[in-house]
Amino acid sequence: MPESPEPDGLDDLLALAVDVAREAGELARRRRTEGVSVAATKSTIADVVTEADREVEQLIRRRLADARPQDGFLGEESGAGEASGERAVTWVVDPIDGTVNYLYGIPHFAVSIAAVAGEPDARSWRQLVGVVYNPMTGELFHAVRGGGAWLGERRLSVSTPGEAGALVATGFGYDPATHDGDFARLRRVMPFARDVRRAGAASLDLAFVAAGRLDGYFERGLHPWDHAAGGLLVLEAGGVLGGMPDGVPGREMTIAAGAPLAERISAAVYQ
Ligand code: LIP
Repeated sequence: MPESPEPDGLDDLLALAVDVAREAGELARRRRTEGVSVAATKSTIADVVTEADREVEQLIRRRLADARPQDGFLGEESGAGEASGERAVTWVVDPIDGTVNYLYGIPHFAVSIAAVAGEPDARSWRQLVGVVYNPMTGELFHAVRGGGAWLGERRLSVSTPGEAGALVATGFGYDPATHDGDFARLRRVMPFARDVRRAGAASLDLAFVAAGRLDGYFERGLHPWDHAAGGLLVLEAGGVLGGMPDGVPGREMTIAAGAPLAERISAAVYQ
């Protein structure tokens, strides 16, 4: 597939993503203080969507469409819309990543917004800009393709595990039938880990790998909106992304770390 031409200025795309993420994060934070209600369950009874997830995604989708009507959209709660036009991008959005944390009042969730060139599919997309914003801490992680990964003014770079082993994060999907496999994979990673973290939001796990707060992360069962923005942060912070199928982040596996650790995690989880 011919590479689509570089869309409009990446800095303009980033400015729009940051602006919309802040507004969306503010709405999510406000709804949190007003009280959160479950609107429905999805794949399993544990996989909930709140009224706020839907409202925040509607705000994001409307703001992006007003600013760039030709662009495509792929959102966790409202699905996909095609891009039209040569210089269009597709926005890949998780309005509240870490919904269960959000429901329980754990201040560890984020608005995740990425712009990609091409189809919103990790096997072929080109990640252009990524923003991961936790409105409870005020931390806004951002990256532009070729422009590095940042937390505010601080440029980020992935870490190298120390002698004690790697600090790794992981997660468990909403389907209990998959948990035995998840624990078996974790058991094979623990021999080279100093400890494990399960914080509950893939986008922030990836941002923390980019920031060197975690040495590595792996999880089965992610959707494109869980890793589109966070994945670019890791790449722009000098890390690598891996996974399945086809060696890229996908439903079967997502891996993020500095190259040597990513290789060790891949070897352990694919046995
Ligand atoms: C969540 C991910 C998390 C994973 C959860 C869920 P959501 O996304 O961020 O890493 O373990 O199962 O997929 O549903 O909060 O947007």
